[in-house]
Amino acid sequence: MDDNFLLQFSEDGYVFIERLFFADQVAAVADEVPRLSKVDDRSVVFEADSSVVRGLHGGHLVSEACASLARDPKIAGLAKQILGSDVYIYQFKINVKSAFDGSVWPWHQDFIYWNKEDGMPRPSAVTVAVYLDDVTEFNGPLYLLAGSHKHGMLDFGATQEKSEQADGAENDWLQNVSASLKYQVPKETVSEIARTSKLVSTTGPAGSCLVFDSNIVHASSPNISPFNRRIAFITYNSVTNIPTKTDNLRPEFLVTHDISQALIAV
Ligand code: 6CS
Ligand code: FE
Repeated sequence: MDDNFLLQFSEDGYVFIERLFFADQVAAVADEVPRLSKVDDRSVVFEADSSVVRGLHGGHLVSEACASLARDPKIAGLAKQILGSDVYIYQFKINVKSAFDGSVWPWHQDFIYWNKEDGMPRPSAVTVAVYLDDVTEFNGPLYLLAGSHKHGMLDFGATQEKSEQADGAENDWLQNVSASLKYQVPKETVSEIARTSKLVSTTGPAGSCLVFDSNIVHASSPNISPFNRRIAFITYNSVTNIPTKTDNLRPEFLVTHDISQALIAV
């Protein structure tokens, strides 16, 4: 990423890179979705009251194609450059946003989840979204409020909505990845920010990448189109920003706790 990109990232809180990957590279990951969806453990998160898959977590631990994507220097190198340090894979998930049934991601920031749920000290983490499908105006693109990362972490406490699937402490993390998100940015705050921040819809062809700041305010609408909107989200954390929480840790497929296996050597 050249200085212009870094400047744009710092100013807007995101950069979009069209077709960074060839179609066959992302197809290898997309082809893993059916197999990963059948894994019979909690890493597969479903849409509320449905058997439709919402998210697949920890693909980098069980799929060579996913691990290879997460370790690709084209994106891991970007993360190192942005964070200014060595990095490790903090999270890998594929949000499927299924055709007709993919549900909403309410307005939120990402860092507050890592800070409150994992004890991440600073927002020195960055997420790279790799488009596995064409992302269009019809199938639920991410909406970003450009520049909203400059507000820092916006903490309005936890919403009272209970995730449909959270059936006990061990599943409490489900409300961090369901349609009833635990930490949301309230409508009035989104409206206030939108008065001075440009609302951006991040459409682009498969193979494109959206790199975004941990504090940018973002959301995505339900997908009622006949087209899936599968996106792989890889979050890289700086090795200088290790989370401090030591008890009630979220599952390893959701958050890396053993960083020795997730370090990026690019
Ligand atoms: O809880 C988490 O770690 C995830 N939840 C959201 C809403 N975004 C950040 C992260 O992927
Ligand atoms: Fe998010």
